[in-house]
Amino acid sequence: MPDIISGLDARMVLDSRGNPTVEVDCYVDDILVGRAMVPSGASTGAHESVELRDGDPSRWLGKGVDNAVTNIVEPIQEALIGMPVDEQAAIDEVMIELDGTANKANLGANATLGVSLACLHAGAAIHELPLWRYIGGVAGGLMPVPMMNILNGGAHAASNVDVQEFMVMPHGFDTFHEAFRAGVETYHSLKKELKADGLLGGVGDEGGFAPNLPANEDGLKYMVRAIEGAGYSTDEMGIALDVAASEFYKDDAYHMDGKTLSGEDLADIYDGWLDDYPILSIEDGFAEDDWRSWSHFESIAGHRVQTVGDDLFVTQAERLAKGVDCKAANAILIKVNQVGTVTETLETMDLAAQHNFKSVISHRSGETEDTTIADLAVGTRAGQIKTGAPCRSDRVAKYNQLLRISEEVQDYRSPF
Ligand code: 2PG
Ligand code: MG
Repeated sequence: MPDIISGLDARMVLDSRGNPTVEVDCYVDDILVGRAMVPSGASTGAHESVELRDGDPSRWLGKGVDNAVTNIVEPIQEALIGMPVDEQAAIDEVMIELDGTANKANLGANATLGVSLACLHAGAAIHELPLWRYIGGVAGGLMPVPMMNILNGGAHAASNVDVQEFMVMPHGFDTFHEAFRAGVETYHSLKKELKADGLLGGVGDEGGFAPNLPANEDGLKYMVRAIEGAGYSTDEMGIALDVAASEFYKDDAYHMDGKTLSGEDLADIYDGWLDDYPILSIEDGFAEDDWRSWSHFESIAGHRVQTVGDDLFVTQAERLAKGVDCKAANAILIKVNQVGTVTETLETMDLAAQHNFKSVISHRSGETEDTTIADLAVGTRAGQIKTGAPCRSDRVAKYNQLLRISEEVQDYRSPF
């Protein structure tokens, strides 16, 4: 007899910014076997699946999730009771059909994702497997190279810095543990450098420091100072950027450092930065519908830098297929809540692999103590994860889970 879903429960919990989000419990034989929490973005892409909010301004500033919770405990539960809990694709398909829209507008992607992830955890528990192993099967796991966001700007900080994320990527190390230690030491080194210049204030939403800087390029200079100050070389520790350019794209132009720039101007700036700094990866260098600028930059620089589509692809196969056709990028950011089910996430990653696009598993700026993405990164052998600074428990929880997994999974290699 397969282990069948006997019930679902759901509730509102808080995310790391103090906003409501959804937690789901999955029961088999009336025993709680799987639980998951849903993350939430700030610089969200216009093409993401719908995050269902109640919109009542008198409660939780409109951000309540009562309707999403009701959708889980009423229609979704009704549809899933009696299904084998380890039939992930069938479970997700039932929810996709029940929703009936292209973007989860009826049920809410926060509702479907919470259920999808809770069932994933339940399936692993029923088979008595670690989550990464349940996801990866006999292929085993691969430890990812971390992208650690140690300097926050854009929509994640109250500073004047336009670029949203300056990350270190410790790619030249033999083990995950060594790489991770180097990244953490560089975080502390950045703190020292900023303090020396009187620029140390609070941290941003993802735990990185959030100083005001004269220009965006100064963020790059601080990254190099931090890497070298920690005793590492820029051959073993590179920089990854998430520019999140949709956030400063208005009236067909980019507005950065107080200048108004065309897509080509911005591409030239990045190209210059690639000459001068050890940049390995640029995410969302251009706006989410500016396909032309994406393709232009890919044609001039794609051979020497990873170009990652986040708001551009929103983890959705259809948009990725378009990006493959017009050679818009060479990698995709994978965020489970942008699409709303585990199965669709894996399908998008498959499509990426078929076209030699790299996948980077990612957190959201609004996170919880849920660590599913750590196991997802290892189990899918994605090779890269971005999950913030080694600061604030919502971020550190993922790194701590990776440390636990690394006791069992030694396979580790740089994608560069
Ligand atoms: C991003 C993410 C995560 P948000 O843009 O990549 O770092 O931010 O969750 O706010 O979209
Ligand atoms: Mg992004």
